[in-house]
Amino acid sequence: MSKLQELATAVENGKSKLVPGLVEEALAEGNSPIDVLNKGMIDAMGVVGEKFKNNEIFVPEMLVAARAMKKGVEVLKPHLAGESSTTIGKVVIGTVAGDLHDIGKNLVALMIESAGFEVNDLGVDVPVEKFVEAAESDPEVSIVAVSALLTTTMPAMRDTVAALNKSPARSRFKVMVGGAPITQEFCDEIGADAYTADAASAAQVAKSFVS
Ligand code: B1M
Repeated sequence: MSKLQELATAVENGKSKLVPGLVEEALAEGNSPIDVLNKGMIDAMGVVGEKFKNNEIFVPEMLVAARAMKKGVEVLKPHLAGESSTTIGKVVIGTVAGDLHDIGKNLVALMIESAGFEVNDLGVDVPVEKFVEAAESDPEVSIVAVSALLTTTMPAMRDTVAALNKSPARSRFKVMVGGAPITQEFCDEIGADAYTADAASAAQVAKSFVS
């Protein structure tokens, strides 16, 4: 079994103590940080999600897998993050109200930060008003990034973007959306400025907005 497969199995099984070491070993073997992230951890979470959908595992197992992935991301962080000394803009980010999923949002925050932005991470289950307040109260905010992982919280994303669109400060910032159930079509429908499918492209698009 390759190191990446070993890592994926450990993430799937929620082996938090094994995962950091396996990330180090996979990197030492010459795997790129992006491959370690995608093939060793994100794919594993896909398998976890499938098993949950098929009633083979339940919420506690999803939770331990998420914890294991977070441990792995901590080790991977310095390898994913670029060196950037100057700040190119400020980004407010959060997961919408009612939604507790934060791994994808944290990766987006990490990649955006490594692209040179200062990030104000509002966390998970963020009420509409908190997004609006964070965007309006800081005149340096140029992007508001909104994440949702559940089909049931897509309406909260719609409400968040609608409230941001009504803000008197709207011309100062762009609104980016993403998360597994989100599509370009939904982005257009709710009036956000950009949809991206993953963290790396979110960082690229964010950069394009300020350049
Ligand atoms: Co939940 N969950 N979960 N879960 N969970 C999913 C999302 C699900 C698809 C599993 C399934 O059924 N197959 C399903 C949603 C179904 C649906 O809505 N259609 C689901 C469900 C149903 C639930 C509960 C309702 C279960 C229950 O209680 N019965 C419950 C809801 C709780 C709540 O939020 N209110 C729940 C709870 C949980 C845990 C708390 C146990 C845990 C989350 C822990 C945590 O995040 N701290 C959890 C987990 C781990 C998952 C899965 C297995 C993995 C999610 C993940 O971290 N993926 C997930 C299945 C899956 O995703 N295949 C599942 C890895 C992560 C890197 O990917 O977050 O997609 P992702 O982020 C990607 C992109 O989406 C994108 O970039 C990232 C990668 O580069 N992206 C953006 C994300 N945000 C972006 C923003 C952007 C741009 C890109 O711009 C702003």
